[in-house]
Amino acid sequence: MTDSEAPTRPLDFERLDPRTSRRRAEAFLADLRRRRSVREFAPSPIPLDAVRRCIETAAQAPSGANKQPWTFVLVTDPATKRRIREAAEAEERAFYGGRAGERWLDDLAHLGTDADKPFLESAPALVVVFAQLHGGDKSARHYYVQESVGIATGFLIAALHQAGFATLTHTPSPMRFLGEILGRPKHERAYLLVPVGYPAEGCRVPDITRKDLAEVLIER
Ligand code: IYR
Repeated sequence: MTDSEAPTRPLDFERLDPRTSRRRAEAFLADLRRRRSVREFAPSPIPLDAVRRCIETAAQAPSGANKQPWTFVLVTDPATKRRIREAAEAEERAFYGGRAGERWLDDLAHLGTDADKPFLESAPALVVVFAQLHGGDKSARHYYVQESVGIATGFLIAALHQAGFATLTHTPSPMRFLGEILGRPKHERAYLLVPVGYPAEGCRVPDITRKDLAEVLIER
């Protein structure tokens, strides 16, 4: 199909005045500044309908050729969470036991992480993000899969945060066990595991900061 044949519709866009833009940019920054990775979750249930809406928000991300190459698996079943925890901890024991290498472990030391992953059971929900390498039959190609799924995952984490949930971006490595436990087809690769819940009473997080704007922004 050429451009001239591609159907279009009017853009739904509200032009804001600069003051409103500034105010909204500030407010969004202030909200996302408060987002932190949480590793201690309260056992309390969370409204799963809201979590599903956040997943729907993630699925609004742009993607290569609009192929939307993502699948989100929402895990709440305790037995499945336990299996995921056991498999993840087996990988993490190998990781922390030497596979990571000294340099990587040194870089992680200030976060206080280790091979124990109780949050995989205590968090009321786990969202497992899968990247679809192609459309199932190999003739259906997907494009910029890593970029597309990364953007969707960013939307997901921001949406969950602003809906009032704590999350963790967890990357057990390798993650192949997630596809096996969750029965996903071979062309789907686990991309990220996102525990979701409320922070445990008295939850503490590493005392870390983000780089200043001047360190991350170059203007020409
Ligand atoms: N996946 C491991 C190790 C880990 C790696 C990085 I890079 C982190 O920023 C944090 C942890 C774990 O989850 O413990």
